[in-house]
Order: sequence, then C-alpha cells, then structure tokens
Amino acid sequence: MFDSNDSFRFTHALCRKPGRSVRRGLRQSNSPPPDPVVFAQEHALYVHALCDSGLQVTVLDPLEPFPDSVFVEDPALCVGDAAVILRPGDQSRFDERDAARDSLTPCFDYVIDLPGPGFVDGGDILLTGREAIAGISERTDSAGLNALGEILAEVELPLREVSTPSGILHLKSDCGLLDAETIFCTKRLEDSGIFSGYRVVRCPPEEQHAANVVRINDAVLVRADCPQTLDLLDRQPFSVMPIPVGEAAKLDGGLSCMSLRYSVE
Ligand code: CIR
Repeated sequence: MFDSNDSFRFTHALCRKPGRSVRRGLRQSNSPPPDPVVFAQEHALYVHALCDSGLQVTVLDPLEPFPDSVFVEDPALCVGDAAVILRPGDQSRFDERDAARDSLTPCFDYVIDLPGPGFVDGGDILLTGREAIAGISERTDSAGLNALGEILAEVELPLREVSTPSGILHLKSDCGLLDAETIFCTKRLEDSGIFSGYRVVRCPPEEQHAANVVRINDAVLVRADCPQTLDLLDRQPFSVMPIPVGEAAKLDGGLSCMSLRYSVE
C-alpha cells in the first residue's frame, strides 16, 4: 500500500547517462541543441546530488538509439514496491519502455506493463502524499490515465485526472512536490485550481522554469540558475541543493525527469 511518505522519502534512484545522440533530442524551441559533453558533466553533478541526498544510485549506460532516454522518468512510474512501465506519448520515445522494463525488473517485486491503447508520460504524473495528480497533455491521454488509475487502485492510490494547461510540455514542467501536502508551482498552474486543498508555494514569476523542483528526503534539488527560487526555498525546513541543468533545459527537461526515485525496504 502507498504511504504518504513514499512521495518524497526514497532509498534508491535509477538514472541513465546522456549519449552523443542527445543532440537530436526532441525540443520545442529553435534553441541550439545541447552539447553532449557539457550535458554529461551536468548529469554527473545531478547524480552526485542524488547520492548526497542519501540515495543509492544506479547509473545506466547511454542508449544511443533513443536521444531522449536520459529522461528516465517518462517511460516508467515507481509506486511503493511496484514499477509501472508506461506508454510514452511521442513515437520516438515509445520503445524506451523496453529498456525501462529491463532495468527495473531486478529492483521491484512487481513490474506491470500499462495496457494500451492509451499513452502516459511519467512527467505528467505528480505523486503527492494522498493521490496521483495526472495531467492530460500532448503526451498523455484519458485512455492511458484510465488504465493507470486501475493499476494504482491496487495500491490504494487514487488517480485524479487534470488538464495540463496548453503550452506546458508535462504537468511537472510547472510544479514539484515540497512535502506530502505542499506543492511548488507556477502561477498559471496554481490558477488552474488543480491544487486546491494543498498548501501551495508559488514560484517567482521571473523564474517559471524553476518550478520543477525535486524533494528527496531532507533536501530539495533546485535549478542553479534561479537565485530567487533558491532564496525562497532556503527558508523552508530542508536543505536546498542548486543543480545546473542548462543542457537538459535545451530539450525541455528539468530535474525530476532525469531520475526514477524509489524505496527498497
Ligand atoms: C521530450 O520532449 O520528451 C524530452 N526532450 C524532454 C522530456 C522531459 N521530461 C520530463 O519533463 N518529464
């Protein structure tokens, strides 16, 4: 059964190094592609921070045929002692699910394939202390969320379907969990009303790209290039770890998407 602490207390994480092909990753803007060497350096700092926050981290080798495979959060969802293998909504990423299944099978008691025909990206699922908030987006549809809801019901975790406002790639591009009942998010996401009933800390308007924070045990990972956010979260009861993610950001990636966090009893 899902416990509210499972939303931010973890013992392990799984990451995958970016490959040379990361240059060809999906991106919404015409910004220059990421530099694979700098991306690898930033990724190493990210892994280091996960270790510093108390996690035992498995770092998988690059998967060159899949330019976006560094973003391991999208093809799988870890909930308690189960891993759900999702159905990524962009065709170029769909078969990342096979690699996700291979790497998660040794780590989990239960590995469950999300049945088709729908699609779900992990970036659209925010696990709080009491539910999975699941955003319909360009990558995630109702059929996928209905199937996921049935799986999560087995661990007594309700799934609540919401709309990711248009222009936002994934629900979690604009939010992150600070504790089981507190969400950090942009004004546009707060204004959509989906977090009513939660405590909300609003991201500084000049730093909307900082919203995707990741709480891990007694630390929170925050983008290093967002001074107002670092300052704001420094006043909360956890330590703040600034992490450079400039290259991931060129592919619309952030902090949560580069790891799958889970707990082993
Ligand atoms: C993509 O478009 O799928 C990747 N370039 C970025 C994925 C980022 N994932 C996430 O925020 N969960």
